[in-house]
Parts: sequence; C-alpha cells; structure tokens
Amino acid sequence: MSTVFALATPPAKSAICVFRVSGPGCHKHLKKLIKNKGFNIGQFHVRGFFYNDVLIDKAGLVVFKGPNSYTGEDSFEVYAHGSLGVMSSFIKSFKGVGFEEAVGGEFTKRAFLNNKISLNEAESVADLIDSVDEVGVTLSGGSLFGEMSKNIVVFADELDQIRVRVEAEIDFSDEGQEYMDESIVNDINKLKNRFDLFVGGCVNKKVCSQKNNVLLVGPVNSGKSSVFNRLLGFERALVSSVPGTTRDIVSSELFYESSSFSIFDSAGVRNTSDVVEKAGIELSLSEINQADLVIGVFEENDVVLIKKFKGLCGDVPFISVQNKIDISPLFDGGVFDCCVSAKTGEGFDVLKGLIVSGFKKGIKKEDYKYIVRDRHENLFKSVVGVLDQVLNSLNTGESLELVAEDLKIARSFLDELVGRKFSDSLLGDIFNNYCIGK
Ligand SMILES: Nc1nc2c(ncn2[C@@H]2O[C@H](COP(=O)(O)OP(=O)(O)OP(=O)(O)O)[C@@H](O)[C@H]2O)c(=O)[nH]1
Ligand SMILES: [Mg+2]
Repeated sequence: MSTVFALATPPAKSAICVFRVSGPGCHKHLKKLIKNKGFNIGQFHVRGFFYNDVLIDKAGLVVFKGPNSYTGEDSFEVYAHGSLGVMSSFIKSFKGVGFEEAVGGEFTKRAFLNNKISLNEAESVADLIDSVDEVGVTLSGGSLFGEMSKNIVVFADELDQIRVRVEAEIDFSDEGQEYMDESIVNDINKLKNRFDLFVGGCVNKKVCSQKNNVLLVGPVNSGKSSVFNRLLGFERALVSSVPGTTRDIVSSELFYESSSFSIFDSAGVRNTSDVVEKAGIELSLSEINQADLVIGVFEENDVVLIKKFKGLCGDVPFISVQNKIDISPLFDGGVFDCCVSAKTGEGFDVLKGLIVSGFKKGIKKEDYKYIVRDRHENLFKSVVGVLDQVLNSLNTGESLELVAEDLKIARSFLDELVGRKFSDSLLGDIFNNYCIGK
C-alpha cells in the first residue's frame, strides 16, 4: 500500500484546515517534515512543519499507530491554518517526501479493506456526510455505528443454523435420526417475518436526502427579495424600489428547526416589453414545477391575482403572504395565509413555521432506523425471494439439497451486504463517488 494524503476539509479559506496522511512508513517521513522533533501516539502536539527548510506553519498534529487508526494503518492528521497558501505549501511538502495524493474515498476504502468497518458501514460514512437534516444524521448513524451490521450478522448466523439442520437431515436421515421436523418451516417463517420488519425499518437514501425547494413568486416590487433576505438573515438578493430588479433566479440554503431547504428568489411577474425581464419571468414560472413549496408574496389584496398564482402551482403547496404590513393595513377575510413585514421582521416566525409544515413529503425519524441504498434494497429483495422459495420447496416436498443450496444463496446475499463478499468493481462503484479526504 502506498502512503496517501488528502485535505479532509474544503479547499477554501477557513479558520483551520485538516490534512490526513495514511500508509506504511508515514511516521518516518513525518519526522523529516517536523525536523526530527518527537511525538507520542494519540497525543496532541503543536509542531513546526517545514518545506525546503522553510517553516510553512506551526500546526496541530495527532499521530495514530495502526491498527488503532481510522484506516487501520499508521497515520497522522495535521490541523493547520486554513489559508490557501498554507494548504498548497503542505501539499508540496507531502509530495516532497513521497506521499501520493489520495483519490476519493481512499481512507474509508482502506478502513474497509483492513476490517475496521463493514462495507455497509463504509457506505454510511458518505450518507452521514451527505445528510442535510436531523433525520439523515440519525438514520445514517444507525447504519454507520454498527447496529445494522449486527442485525445482518445475526440473520446470517440463523440462516446457517437452519441450513446445518437441513444438511444433517440429508447426511444422516437413513440412520434413523431426525434433524428436521415441522418446526423448521416455523423457524424460517419467523426469521422471514423478522427480516421483513428489519427491511421495513430501512429507508432509501434517495427518499431521505430529497432537498426541499422553496420558490418565492409574486408581482413585481412586492418585496420577494426582501422576504428572501429576511428568511436567510442576510442580504443575499438585490433589493430596490425599481420594479423588475430581480431578473434571474437567486438561491441560497436555509436551515431552520433541524430542516434544511434550498430557497429561490425569482423575477416578479408583470406585463413587460423588456426582453431580459420577460425571460426572467418565464424562468420564474417554469421553476414552479421544480419547487416543493411556493410562497406567493403580495402587497395588494388582489384576490384574482393570488388565485392565478395558486392555480399555476397545481399540486405544489402554495402559501400566500401579505408583505409590507408596516405600511399597509392587514387584509382580513382569509385571503392570506400569513402577514409579514420584511422591513421589521414581523410575522416571520409564523411564515417559517408554515414553510416547515407546508411540505407534502418528508419522512419522520421515528418511522425508520436505517438509511440504505439501492444496492442494499436489491439484496434485501433477493434474500426475501430466496426465503419464499425455500418455504415453497419445503411445502411441496422438493429435494432437501435444493433447500440447503437456497439457504446458502440467501446467506451469500447477506455477506454481500456487509462486504464479506465483494468484487473490485463493486468497491469502485462505491468509493469512486466519495469526496477526497474521506
Ligand atoms: N415598508 C416596507 N417596504 C418594503 C418591505 N419589503 C420590501 N420593501 C420595499 O419594496 C421595494 C421592493 O422590494 P424588493 O424586495 O426588491 O421587491 P421584489 O419583489 O424582489 O421586486 P422585483 O425583484 O423587482 O420583482 C424596496 O424598495 C423595498 O425596500 C416591507 O416589508 N416594508
Ligand atoms: Mg426581487
């Protein structure tokens, strides 16, 4: 195995950046980088790091001795100042002592190959990093921290025990001993029911990580960009008293009450001869179909116009908002779902609450235990299919050899889940999508 390094934090200016280095001999080369200063395993040190005899940074250093490390190999981590200049100097110094740049997922792949984690746990590392809300964190944690693997191993062992009974029956039945009776069908049924329950507690990552897109629409100058900025808590979109200010879609991320959304500001709608503005308006209207929730921002109590926007949304949930209540009277009569002032912030708690509860989709963490991927779901289906076949064979008096073989196949699907059985191409599929440094 080569010794690899990677930046584990984004390549952007920040307070600190973290480098990971892993592979045989990395401790020896580390000494060259810190001018032979010593270090203790697992202890935090501050050390000067040098490139071509020039001090590049005084940085935090933690050294790990394999197998007690993330990858299972000798490794170390450096916590340096997060400047682009420092990052590039470290990269040069690491290359200077012969370390190679890691590819995406290299560290987690090594952890799997060195038996530090199972394959489904390695997949969950990426799922946890991709998680966008509390549900994602809880469910990918369930998969990552071993609970899911433990369940799978128990199912695999139980399948083996049943298969051993079937094989004993094949081998010794002519000696008058009984290893199998009616209870075996019962035991397989029970196992299958528990497996079904386990599978029911798994939710596909695709369902879980669906981003909630919120789109702001409305007539020109109603204050959409001001509402957008107020929701975000900072001035992201341009605001002006000139109608038609927003011409393009502007987006940002919003975190609120353990949920995250992508929120989009759009061009105000009016009859216009300005070609660029017209294109912006068409874009806003076409974006409605991509949205999971639309917020209509209005200044006037124009019921016909509000209904028109609601109609454009079709099945997409729509919230009608009266803005500028600091200068206009509150319109009652149930036309608006909520009334706000982007200028003073009044009414925004209610609006944020409506956004969170306004989505049609969304899963509850109480309903599931683990996040899984298509690969897992396909293997689950295969296990269930084989168990059905086994039960059918036993009921119709098929040969026991066939039953034993099917039980072996079901077990091998479970082995694939945790990675006791894997191909290089499968590892490629899994780890190639990881970010560098993970
Ligand atoms: N008094 C008051 N003025 C507001 C409020 N919200 C927005 N405005 C003003 O209304 C004008 C238009 O605001 P924008 O946020 O640019 O409106 P918009 O809907 O994005 O406009 P377009 O992008 O041109 O369609 C600006 O002068 C804002 O300062 C509010 O709650 N109260
Ligand atoms: Mg605007």
